[in-house]
Amino acid sequence: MWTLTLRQLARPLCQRSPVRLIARGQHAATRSVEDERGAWTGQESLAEDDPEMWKLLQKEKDRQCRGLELIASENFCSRAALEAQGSCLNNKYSEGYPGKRYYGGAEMVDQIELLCQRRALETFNLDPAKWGVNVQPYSGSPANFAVYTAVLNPHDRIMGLDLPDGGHLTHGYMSDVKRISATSIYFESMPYKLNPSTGIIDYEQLEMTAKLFRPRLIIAGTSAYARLIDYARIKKLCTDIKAYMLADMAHISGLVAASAIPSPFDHADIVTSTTHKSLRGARAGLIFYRKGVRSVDKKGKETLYDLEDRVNFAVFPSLQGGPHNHAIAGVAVALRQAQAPMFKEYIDQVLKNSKAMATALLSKGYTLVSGGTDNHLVLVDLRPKGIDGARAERVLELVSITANKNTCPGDKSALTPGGLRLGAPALTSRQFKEADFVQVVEFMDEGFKIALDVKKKTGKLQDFKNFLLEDPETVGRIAELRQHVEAFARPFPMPGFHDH
Ligand code: DSN
Repeated sequence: MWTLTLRQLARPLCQRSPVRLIARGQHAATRSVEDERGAWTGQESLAEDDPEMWKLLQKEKDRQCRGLELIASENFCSRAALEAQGSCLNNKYSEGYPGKRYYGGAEMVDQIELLCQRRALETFNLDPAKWGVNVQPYSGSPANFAVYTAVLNPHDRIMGLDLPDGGHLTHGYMSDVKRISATSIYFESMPYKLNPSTGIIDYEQLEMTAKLFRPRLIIAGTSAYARLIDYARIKKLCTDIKAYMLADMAHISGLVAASAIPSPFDHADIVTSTTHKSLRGARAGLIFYRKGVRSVDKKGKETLYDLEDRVNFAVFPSLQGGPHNHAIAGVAVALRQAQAPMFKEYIDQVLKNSKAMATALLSKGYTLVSGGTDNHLVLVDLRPKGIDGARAERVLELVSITANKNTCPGDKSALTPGGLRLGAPALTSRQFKEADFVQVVEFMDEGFKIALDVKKKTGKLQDFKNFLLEDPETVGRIAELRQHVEAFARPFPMPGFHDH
């Protein structure tokens, strides 16, 4: 027996309430909703349609609310951006670019993509006569590979900061024995490094090596580096050796949007970014490319940039298929938010919180790579304390603090590296202030003490992990600390969710 009212029957099917379409007395989860013709409507909520998945999402939501999120690349994006991302735009294919699509029905997605492009340029104060942007990359790694595809030939040379020194996989990473990233498989990669005694990029070594190696592209970008990049110095080097300069600002794009740190746009030829880290948007990637005059020779002859067509062709059709229009819409929503004064306040607080976290760690005797921070993250070197990042990460995970192990200069193993990377963007989105970060460091310090005590009693990493779950005293210490952490974290507001 159906409970459709006459009024509902008069409305088109797509406007009818799904709840009213459910047969009385029938468990919603076990029966697909059908309309009066017996056709599938797809109108059930996730909870009704797939309770198994819904429960997992509820648990993940709860994990995010009761824990302390310190992964430097994560953030909590707004409900508005999540709504755009989980929208009807998921349904639309639109290979090509606005006004030049391979599919019909693209009128709205054309407008959405153009809006996203306009907002991307506005957010970073870019003159559309000098910069263009492609908003279709699925994320940061595809964006970087599209740039390589656009400006390099196979086996051309690239230089990026080495992964163990804080660079990203896609900056050409290869280990001593294997080419790991496709960016080292298809291109010849020479890393540059940190100065091990300062923890700062070794620009002199970069300059010396680049003049010998003669790369066609140098990447100025980091994934685990707490200091600012000297873009002007890298640009001078690129000009000297006639290389392209790519700035990968994925981690710091929110800081750049808020003009809180020097901008890579002042120097780079191409800038890539993800959109979900400090920028706090839906998950995707962006490629900004210069337009206009690239160089002028001694006789005054101008050479123009030809990046626009190259970049666009590399993204589609060379590498990607249909753009993720739902993600593009979610990014556009976040870019509008990033232009508001409130976003600048948010980023100022991220920087204050990051510094407060660094100061609190230093005051407890911890060692920081580079001695401090100028941005949203802190890299703790736990080796002087006798523990490593893998053990620390596991204990913190058990007490509802999420961070990630990270290599420090000189590390031999990526599985048990000496460092832990800690970021401030996510908790700052939950309204954490400096004093709250001092408390977060207190909790971490307790966790590190547990890690050290257990390390003394155990052998290999798996032994250590088993002991954490099996030794009654340790289990008790972990449970107590987790209780304190969760009681502290839960009351803070959570963007994006309206029902936590
Ligand atoms: N996974 C990101 C990070 O943590 O830095 C980069 O891709």
